[in-house]
Amino acid sequence: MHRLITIGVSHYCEKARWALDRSGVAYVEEAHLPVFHMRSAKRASGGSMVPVLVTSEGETITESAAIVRWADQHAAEPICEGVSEAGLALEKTIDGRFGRAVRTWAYGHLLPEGKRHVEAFGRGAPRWETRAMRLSMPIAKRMMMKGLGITPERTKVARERVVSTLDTIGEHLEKSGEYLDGGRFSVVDLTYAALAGPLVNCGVTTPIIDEARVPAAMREDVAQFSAHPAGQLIERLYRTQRNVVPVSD
Ligand SMILES: N[C@@H](CCC(=O)N[C@@H](CS)C(=O)NCC(=O)O)C(=O)O
Repeated sequence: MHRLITIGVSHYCEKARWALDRSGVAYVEEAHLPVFHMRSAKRASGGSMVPVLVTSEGETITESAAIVRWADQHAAEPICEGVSEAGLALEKTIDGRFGRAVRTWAYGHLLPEGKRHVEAFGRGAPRWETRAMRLSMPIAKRMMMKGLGITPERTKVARERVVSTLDTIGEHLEKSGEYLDGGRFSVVDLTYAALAGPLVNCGVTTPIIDEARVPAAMREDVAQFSAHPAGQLIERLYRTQRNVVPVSD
């Protein structure tokens, strides 16, 4: 069986998970809490980043974009073929600066509240990790905030980057129509929706954070982003494409 090593709440991991789910390939997810993921990631790939896919043939694939392409080779309706140069450039921008900005924005709101969000961070992680994280939260929180460079200033800058990318996506959508490239669901849409999902609290089937627990300032942002045309695209893609497994004839 193929194994996908993840941090449950990570949007880069969600991107790989979405592509694998869509491909219909059977796999198991080994989700961890941040910090606890390191041992498994290192063992599988030698590095500390997730997602990591270890195929049943023993191949190790790092980088969510590469995992999406691996999954796509097994999908009945491939989404990576025939994407325009401009579409690929947009995918790259979303994958890089935008994805990192979304993470900084989300952690900037959630990490200061520490323990309150341990379950959400660890979606699918072993219970012992959740318990250990609860106990070690003051230290883990400091480690994560330092490691990810989360400060109020950086969270503010990340939010500005998020807003300007949403505006760009909104303008792009006015020209491209229903989808971001080529008039059909493609890797550009999947990459965008997965990496932007936290902005509108979109998870696989349920919100990422229990609605009642979303911090007030984050809630205001989520409401603003959800009303934006580019935010509405995220919700539409989750609703219409997230749990769809195309079947071949
Ligand atoms: N470019 C990478 C980015 C993945 C990434 O940033 N993963 C984060 C989780 S969101 C991670 O593993 N962070 C933990 C670490 O670096 O130790 C990809 O697309 O897979």
